[in-house]
Amino acid sequence: DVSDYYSENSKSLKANEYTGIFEGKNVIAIHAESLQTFVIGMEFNGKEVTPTLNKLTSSGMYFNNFYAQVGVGTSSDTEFTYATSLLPSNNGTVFVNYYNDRFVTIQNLLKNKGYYVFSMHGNVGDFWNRETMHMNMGYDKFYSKSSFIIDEEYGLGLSDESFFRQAVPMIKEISENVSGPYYGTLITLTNHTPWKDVNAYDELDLGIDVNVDGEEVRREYLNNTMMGKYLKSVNYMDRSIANFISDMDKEGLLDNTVIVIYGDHDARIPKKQFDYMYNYDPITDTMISSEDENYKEFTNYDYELSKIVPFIIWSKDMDKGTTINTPMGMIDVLPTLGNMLNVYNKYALGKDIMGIKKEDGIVVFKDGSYITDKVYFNAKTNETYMISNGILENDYISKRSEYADKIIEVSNNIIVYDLIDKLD
Ligand code: GP9
Ligand code: MN
Repeated sequence: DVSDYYSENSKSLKANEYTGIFEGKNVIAIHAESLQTFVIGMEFNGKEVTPTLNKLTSSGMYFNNFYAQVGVGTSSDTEFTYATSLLPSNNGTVFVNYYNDRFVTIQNLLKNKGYYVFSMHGNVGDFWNRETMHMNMGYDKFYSKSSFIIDEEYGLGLSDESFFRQAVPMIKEISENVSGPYYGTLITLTNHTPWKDVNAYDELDLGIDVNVDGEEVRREYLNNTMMGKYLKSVNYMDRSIANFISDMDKEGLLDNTVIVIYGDHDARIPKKQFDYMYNYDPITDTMISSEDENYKEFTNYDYELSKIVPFIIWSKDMDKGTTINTPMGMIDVLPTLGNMLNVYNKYALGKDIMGIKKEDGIVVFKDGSYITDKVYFNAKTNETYMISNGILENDYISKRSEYADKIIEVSNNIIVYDLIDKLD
């Protein structure tokens, strides 16, 4: 059972060169709605889609093999997995169904160290039952839609630009009123599907001007596609983050603060949209055929693997970037970032990524599928897809499948039977 799991797997705390590097610093964690990694470094007509994130990923700590581990609770499951280092529940959504349980969270661990812990979001407070669950998680205050002036609305609520603009004086006030450091989660909103208001903030041309038989023609390419809307919206979020960082800096709020940014889950853009983006031929205004030597194959596995999201840890004083390519999931955040802040959760099922070898990284998904540096294992079809060349040991898959099933079961039991309270 669960208590046996913890006694058999009790991880002795191992310090490494990252232990405590951010101890006592403020943290602002930006929960970036539907931000996927494939946009990082992309350019159209000489313009970067994510100029700000490109800078942050190349100067800060960039985890480029990072996955969300969500169930039906999407955004809220990411908040939960990040905070607790447990996987989401198999029965219902933790935020909605198990908001009374006790969990050890990064929020209450930091609170115990004297941090003031808050969250901000431009949607109504009861969405995903956040109003209740954020208090349970240990936040001192949740600034939801009613705490902001609603002067611009896109999609589900307050626009990201306005949200971030208003957040800065609020953070300033917090910084002046608290005696210790603070930890804040800022949950973005505008990049939520289906990006229907995109024309109001679009600054990215995804069309192509091409010369066909001596004539200049205009191809709209991605401009009116779902993928295009997404890219334009991501570009907008990137601008909003740039403004936020610069406003924070003007107020002197970056000097002792670490910025964390994570994509909360993939944007659910259909595979066909990727095929089109990668294989469009502007000359013929059609898709390249799969027989063509320039055809870029995008398989079902490529599609699964493209659900990767960025995880960035950045502070103003960082200049030479570090890229960490160990496979990791949202449940590894608390052990990894926690080590840097010097907090520890003995119930964490994730790992401190700075303390393991690349081959020991594993991302377990809700359905028992997983990703390592060598394979993507699909638990539904029982298929193993090789990510890197080489031969697998005989028990490579069976061992990891067993591990995946185990941590899914342990998480689920903790959630459904409220076990932390009983184990502690
Ligand atoms: C809503 C936002 C979106 O407030 O966090 O939730 P999602 O649909 O991504 O789970
Ligand atoms: Mn979300």
